[in-house]
Amino acid sequence: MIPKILIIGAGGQIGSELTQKLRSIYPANNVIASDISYNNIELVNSGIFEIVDAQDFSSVKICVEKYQINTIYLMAAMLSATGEKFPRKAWELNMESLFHVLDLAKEGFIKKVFWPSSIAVFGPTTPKENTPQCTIMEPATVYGITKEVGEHWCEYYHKQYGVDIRSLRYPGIISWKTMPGGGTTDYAVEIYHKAIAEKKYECFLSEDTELPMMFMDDAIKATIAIMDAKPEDIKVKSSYNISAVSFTPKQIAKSIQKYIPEFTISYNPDFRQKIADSWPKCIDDTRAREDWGWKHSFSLDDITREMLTNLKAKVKQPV
Ligand code: AKB
Repeated sequence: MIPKILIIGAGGQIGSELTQKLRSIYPANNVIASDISYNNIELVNSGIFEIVDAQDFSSVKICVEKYQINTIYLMAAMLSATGEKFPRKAWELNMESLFHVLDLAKEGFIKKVFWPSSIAVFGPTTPKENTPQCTIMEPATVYGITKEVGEHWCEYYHKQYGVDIRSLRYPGIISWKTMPGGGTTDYAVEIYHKAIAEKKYECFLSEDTELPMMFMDDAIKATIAIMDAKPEDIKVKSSYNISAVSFTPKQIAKSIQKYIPEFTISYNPDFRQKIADSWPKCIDDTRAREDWGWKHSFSLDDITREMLTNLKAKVKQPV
């Protein structure tokens, strides 16, 4: 099957870089980006773009029919921190959008779906070190609840209707091209921007808060790899644990100081501390490594080098 791809939520942090990657792999007419606004000008100008409201079934279906879409990447979601401010909206966006895509797959329009889950499916009762693939999941955030419930629905649609849906439990994603929005792990991107602009950063998490993180290139690599894997290799039908690095704010600051020795960090934890405290410190992703060959490439110092080099170049050459 030649993929005819629709990315829903293509303007977001992962969606925008995933779209560019897919556009570099497949012919231009095979990759349709969509979002609820034209805000991301680069994305809108770099290929086919449609306004699609993920919460409106007919909006999604019209686009699927217009372009004969057979593959969807559903990247629209409200993340953990914003979700705690707007719990009902988070529930509605995260769940309705998933049902629309699952139902289009059930009805035979869509042959393959990618839907991201998150380390937010885990909660305070989950083992924090090397969190196993299958373990206690009692999420403490609305975002985490939507992701855990979503995983069950993905598994259900696979078992009952044969829907080919693939999913990853993303950790915090770090990139220099796009800013994250509304997450608890966002500090790990903001810190690099502030390091360059002000040589100091006030962190909203405490110094020893260890969380699983990943460089965007690794996240995109994992996403493409799981979608390219043979169906028989996808043995986990809910969502795969994937991991790369784990670090604390203190450790990322030390890594930045290798390049910017005068950089300083201070700590002023806010409501996001409680969310971070409910999540694992590091994840066991043996199943992803064994089933479809997942392997990360970027260490913390690699991430710091890439972030600082590229952000500095971006500041010098504003677009
Ligand atoms: C968030 O912080 O909410 C996200 C996530 C870990 O899914 N980055």
